[in-house]
Amino acid sequence: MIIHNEETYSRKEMETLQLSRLQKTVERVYHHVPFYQNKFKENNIIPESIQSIEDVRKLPFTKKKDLRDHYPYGLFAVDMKDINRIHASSGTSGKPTVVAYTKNDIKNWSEIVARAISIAGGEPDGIFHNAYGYGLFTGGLGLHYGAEELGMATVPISGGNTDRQITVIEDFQPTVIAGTPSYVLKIAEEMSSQGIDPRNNSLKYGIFGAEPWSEEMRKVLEESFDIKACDIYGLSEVMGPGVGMECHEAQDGLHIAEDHFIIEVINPDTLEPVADGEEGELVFTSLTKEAFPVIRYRTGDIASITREKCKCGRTTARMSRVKGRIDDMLIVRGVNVFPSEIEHYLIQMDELAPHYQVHLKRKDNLDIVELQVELNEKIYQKLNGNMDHESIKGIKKLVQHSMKNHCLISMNVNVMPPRSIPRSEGKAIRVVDRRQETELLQKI
Ligand code: DLL
Repeated sequence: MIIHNEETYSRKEMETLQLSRLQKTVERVYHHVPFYQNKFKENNIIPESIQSIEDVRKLPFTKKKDLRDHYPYGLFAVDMKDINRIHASSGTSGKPTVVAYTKNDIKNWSEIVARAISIAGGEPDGIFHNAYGYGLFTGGLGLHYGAEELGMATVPISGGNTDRQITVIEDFQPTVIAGTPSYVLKIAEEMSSQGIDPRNNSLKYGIFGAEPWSEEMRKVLEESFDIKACDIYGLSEVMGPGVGMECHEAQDGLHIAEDHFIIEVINPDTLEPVADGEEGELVFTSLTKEAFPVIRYRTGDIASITREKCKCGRTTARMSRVKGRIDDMLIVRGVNVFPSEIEHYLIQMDELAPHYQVHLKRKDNLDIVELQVELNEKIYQKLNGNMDHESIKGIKKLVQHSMKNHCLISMNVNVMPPRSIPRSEGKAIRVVDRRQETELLQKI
C-alpha cells in the first residue's frame, strides 16, 4: 500500500498548505477572470482578504448557471495557447459546461487519479480495464491518465460493446475494472447469460462512480465479480474523477484530495455550513488548477463529511456516498425521495433483479409515480415466463408496501420480465420525468 505524504498530514499541516494554495488561486482568478473579479468586487473582496482558511467562506459561491452564462470559454484563467485539453459535461438541459486544463493541470489530475486508483487497491503491476466512456466526458481519459501514471497496463476499452468487454476481461486478465456501476452490472449480467461465471476471472478491484449507487448495489457487484468495489467521485467542473475516492481497506467514505480541493458542506437553502456528519450540498474550491479554477462551486450533490482519521491511516476528510443531486430528488406530494433510497430497498428484494426506473407523470394536478422493476431471471424461469401468474401480484404488493413504508410514497408498481428496463453504457437513467409533457397533453 502506497500512502502519499499529504494523505496523512495533520489538520494544521493540511490547512497551512491549503491556505497558501487558496491565496494563489484567489489571486489568479481575480486578475485573470473578469467574472470572478466583478463578483469579488461586489462582495468587497481583494486577494489580500484571504488570511485564514476560514476566509474561504467570505468568497461568493459559483453555480452551474455562471458556467453556462460564460459558455464556452469565458471562465478560463489562461490564454488559449496554454490550454492543453478541453472537456465538457453532457448538459441535459441547454448548453454543456466546458472546462479546460493546462499541461500542469493534466499532470496534477493524473497524479490525483493515480493516487485514487491506489487508494482503491490498484497496483502498478496490475492491468486496468477502463470501461468509462472516452470523449468529452471526463471519466474515460481521467481514469486512463491516472492508471498510466500509476504504471498500470491500461486497456482503453471505453463503454459499450459488451461482448467485446467480456472477451477482453477473459483474455487480458485485468486486475481492476472501472466503469459506472450500472454498466459494469450489465457486463456481469451478460456474462451470466452467456454461461460465463463473472466470479471466475482475474479481477480483484472495482472502481465505480459517476452516478449514485447504494451500499446494496456494492454487495451485488462484489458478489457478482468476487471483487472489492470502491466508490469514486468527481465532477467535470471541479476536475473530473478523483476528487474523492473510497479506500479498499475501510470502504467507509471517500477520501477527498484535500491538497487540491477545499470541501464544504452547506445547507442549500440557507447557504450556511452544516456540522460534520450532517447532510448538505457539497461545495468545492480548487487549489491548484490553472486553466479553470473554481471558487466555492455548488455541486448540487448531497452528502456529509467526517474529518476523523480513517482505519487505513489516512487523515484526509471523507465524504459519504452521494445520495443524489438536488435536481434528481423526487418531490411527490410533499415527500422528498432520492432514487438511491428507492434502490436501497429494491435491491434487498430477492424476487427482483437490481434494475429499476421511476416514471413520473402528471394527472389532474397530481404527480403519479410508476416504479418499473424487473423480475429476477430464476423466478421468471420458474414461472415459465408467465407474467400473469398470481405470484407477480404478490411481488407487486410487496414492492408497493416497501416503498410506502420506507420512502413514504404510494407508487404504481410495474413488475416487468427480465431485461425490459433499458441498460445504459454510461450513466444510468433512473428517472424519466414526463410530468410537464403529460400535463400539457391533458390540457389539449
Ligand atoms: O461523472 C466524473 C466522474 C467520472 C466521476 C468517472 C467518477 C467516475 P460529470 O459527468 O461532470 O463528471 O458528472 C458529475 O456525477 O455532480 C454527481 O452528481 C455525479 N457523480 C459523480 N460521481 C459520483 C458518485 C463525472 N461516486 C456528477 N456517486 C456529480 C454519486 C456521482 N454521484
